[in-house]
Amino acid sequence: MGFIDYEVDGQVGIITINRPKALNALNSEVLKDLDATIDAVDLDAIRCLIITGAGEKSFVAGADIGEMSTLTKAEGEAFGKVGNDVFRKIETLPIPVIAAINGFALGGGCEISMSCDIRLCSENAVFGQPEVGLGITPGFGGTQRLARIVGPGKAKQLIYTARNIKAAEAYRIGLVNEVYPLEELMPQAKKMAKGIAKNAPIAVRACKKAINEGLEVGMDEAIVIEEKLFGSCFETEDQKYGMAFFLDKNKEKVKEP
Ligand code: CO8
Repeated sequence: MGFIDYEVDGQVGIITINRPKALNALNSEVLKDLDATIDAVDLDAIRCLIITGAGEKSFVAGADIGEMSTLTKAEGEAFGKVGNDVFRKIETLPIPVIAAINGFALGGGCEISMSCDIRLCSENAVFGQPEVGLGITPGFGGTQRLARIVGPGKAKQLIYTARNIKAAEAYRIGLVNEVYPLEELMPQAKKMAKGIAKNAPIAVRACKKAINEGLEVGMDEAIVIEEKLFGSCFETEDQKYGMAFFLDKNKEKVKEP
C-alpha cells in the first residue's frame, strides 16, 4: 500500500515503512498509508506485529522536515494529531507490536518505536529527539513516552541536548530491549514474535491491556484492572487446556483447544 509494505508470516504480520529516498521519513502520505495498513491487519489471525524500515540505513529518520517547514500553528497541531492518532493506535492495538529498528530512529522515528511494546535494534541504530535543534518540540508523543520509558531525567537530557545516541547507549538506558548485528535483527524479531504467537493469545492480549492501562492509573486501581483480566482468563479454553496439560501425567489425553 503506497509507502507501506505488509507481509504475513504465519501468525506474525510485518509492516515495513518504505520510503528509502527520504530515509523512511514520515510525511502525511506515509502516515495515512500506515494508518490504513494497521486497520487492515486481521486481528483474528495475527498474534504479533513487527514494524521495521526499508533498507539497511534507516528505520525512520523522523517526520518529514520539508513538509513541516511551512506549517502554520494550526497545521502543526493538525499534523501532530495525525501522527499521535496513528501511534496511539499502535500502542493500544490488542496484540503486541515489536519495533525492529534497523538504523536511524530520530524524532518521529524514535517516537513510533516508543509506541511499540518491545524495541529491538541493530548495532548501527541511532536514536535521538533532535527537535529542539529544529526549533520545535517532539510532536508525536516523544516528551511523554520517552519520560515513561527511560525516566524523566534521561528523557529531559536527551530532549534538551538533542544529542543522538548509539545502540549501546540506548540499551544501557533501557530504551531498547536487545541489540543485534543488522543481519540478525529481522530473524530475531521474527523468532520473538513467533514465540509470543505460540502463547495463549487471549492471555497475551490481557497482559498488554493490564500493563498499558495499569500504567495510566494509581496502584489501587491498577491492581483491580489486573484482577479482572486475570479472572476473565478462567473463562478461556486456553486456561483449561494449559493447566490440565500441566497437571495431567498422561499428556496425550488432554485435548488442545
Ligand atoms: N525529513 C525529510 N527528508 C529527510 C529526513 C527527514 N526527517 N531525513 C532524511 N531526509 C532525506 C534527506 O533530505 C536526503 O534527501 P535528498 O537525497 O533528496 O537530499 C535523504 O533523506 C538522505 O539523507 P542525508 O543525505 O541527509 O543522509 P545522511 O546519511 O547524510 O544523514 C541523517 C542521515 C543523519 C539521518 C540526516 O538525514 C538527518 O539528520 N535527517 C533529519 C533527522 C531529523 O532531524 N529528524 C527529526 C525530524 S523532526 C521530527 O521528527 C518531529 C516529529 C514530530 C512532528 C510533529 C509535527 C507537528
